[in-house]
Amino acid sequence: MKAALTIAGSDSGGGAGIQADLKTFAAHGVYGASVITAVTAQNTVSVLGVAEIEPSFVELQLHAVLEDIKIDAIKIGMLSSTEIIKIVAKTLNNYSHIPVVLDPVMVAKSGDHLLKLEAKQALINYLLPLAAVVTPNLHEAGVLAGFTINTIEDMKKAADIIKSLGPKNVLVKGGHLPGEAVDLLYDGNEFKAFTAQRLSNKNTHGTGCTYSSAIAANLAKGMNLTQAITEAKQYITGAIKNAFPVGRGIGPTNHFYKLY
Ligand code: PXL
Repeated sequence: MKAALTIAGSDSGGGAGIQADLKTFAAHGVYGASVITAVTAQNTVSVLGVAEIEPSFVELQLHAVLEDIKIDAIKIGMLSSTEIIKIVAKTLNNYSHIPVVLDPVMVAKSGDHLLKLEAKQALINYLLPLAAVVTPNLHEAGVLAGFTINTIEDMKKAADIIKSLGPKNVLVKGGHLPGEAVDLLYDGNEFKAFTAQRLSNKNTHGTGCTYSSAIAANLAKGMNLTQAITEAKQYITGAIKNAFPVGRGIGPTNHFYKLY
């Protein structure tokens, strides 16, 4: 069995973060390991608090996993601080053969910050260059590119700017634009569009985590990036479509909709 590692935050509500990532790996038949960067006290309504893990303990978790288990792909989610970003980048520089899917998590659906504002520059300087693919939503792409995105043309312009910051590929997710949900992949040469119907389901907590983890799981299984994204997009669309109510707020997607 192939194995994937998630480096991310814990969502006590179980719909996003580490919990979503491990469920997604499992749903893909990929063994999941985890390095926790922060623990959130969170439910479907809001984030009540965030406790960061000591950077040296993040490093110890990374060491524990990577020196023992053969990891085929890495997904990175919530990193919280500059110090944690630096430690993760330093360690992953020694494992540059493993493809990294970087989800540049900044704020939760509830609007709470999951990356300190001052850590944005560290994310750009240290982690973007390590990514096989970075998967910003419109807000994150706007922050990374430095302007507000309103159209498909804006998405392309942002992808071009973000590509120049060092990742091998950029996947700008257009789910928050009106019309069909179109994501654009840019490799520095050409754009590829991945399109799905717009869904009206409100239960979308953890969508970004789940999508990027599905891409990582598919890369772990040996798919090329285009195939990995194509299948991950189908998976996340199905997981949103088949979501069931959990909690009083924005519920999670259904990670196991193909199994039961
Ligand atoms: O979807 C972004 C995200 C990432 N990581 C954690 C989260 C969330 C959103 O709520 O809670 C831990």
